[in-house]
Amino acid sequence: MSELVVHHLPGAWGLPSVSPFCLKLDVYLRLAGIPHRGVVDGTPFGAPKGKLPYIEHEGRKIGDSGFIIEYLEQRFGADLNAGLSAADRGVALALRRLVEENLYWVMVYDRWVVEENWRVFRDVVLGALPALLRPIIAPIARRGVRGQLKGHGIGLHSADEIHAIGRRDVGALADVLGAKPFLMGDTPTEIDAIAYAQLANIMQVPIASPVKDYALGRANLVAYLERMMSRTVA
Ligand SMILES: N[C@@H](CCC(=O)N[C@@H](CS)C(=O)NCC(=O)O)C(=O)O
Repeated sequence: MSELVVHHLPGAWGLPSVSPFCLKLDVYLRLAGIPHRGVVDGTPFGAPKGKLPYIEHEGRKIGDSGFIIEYLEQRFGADLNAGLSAADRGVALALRRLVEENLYWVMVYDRWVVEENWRVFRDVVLGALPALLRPIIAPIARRGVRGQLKGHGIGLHSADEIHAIGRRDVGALADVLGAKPFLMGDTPTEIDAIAYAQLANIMQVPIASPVKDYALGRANLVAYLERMMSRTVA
C-alpha cells in the first residue's frame, strides 16, 4: 500500500496544527493508528478544493477532513464511531455541525479580525512562507477571510454578539460532555477529534477572547482537553 501523505497548515504553541480541521485529521489518524507522513503547506492553493487539509494516497488527492475520514474508513477499515447507535451518530453529527459550521467562525473572527490577535496570528499562519512574501500575502488573505465571515453571516454581527454566540456553543459542548470522559461516553469517537481540535485551538493558544476565558472557566472542558492530549500527543 502506498504512503499516506497529509498536507496541513503549520503547528504552533504546542499544537501540531493551528487549523482545527488539520488538527482534527491528525488526532483522528493517531486515534485510529493509521501511519502517515505530514507535510506543512504554506498556503492552501495546492489543495484540490483550495482548503487544508488534503491527503495524497495511491495517486489520488482528496480534500475536506470529512471526506478524507470517509475515505480512510473505507480504505483502512478504521471506524471510530463503530460502537455508536444511530441516535448517537445523529447527536454526534449535530455537534459536528455546531463546531465546524459555527464555532469555527467565531475562532476565525478572533484570529483574523481582532487587531491585537491578528498581530500575533499572522506570522504563525503564514509562518511556512518566505518572510519576504508574508507582508504581501497577509493583507490579501485577511481581506479574503473578512469576506468569508460576511458570507457566512457571523461577520455581520458586533464583537459582543459574536462572542455571545461562541460562549453559547462552548457552553453546549460542556453541558453535553457533563461528567463523561468523552463526548459520546467512555471511548473517544470521531466527534472528540473534532471538538478537541477546535477547543484546543481556542483554549490553548495565545489569542485573547471572551470565548476562551469562558471555556477555561468550564472545569470539565479543561480536564477533557488534558484527557484528549494524553491520548493523542506522540
Ligand atoms: N470543510 C473543510 C474545511 C477546511 C478549512 O476551512 N480549512 C481552512 C484552514 S482551517 C483553509 O484552508 N482555509 C483557506 C481558505 O478558505 O482560503 C474540512 O473539513 O477540511
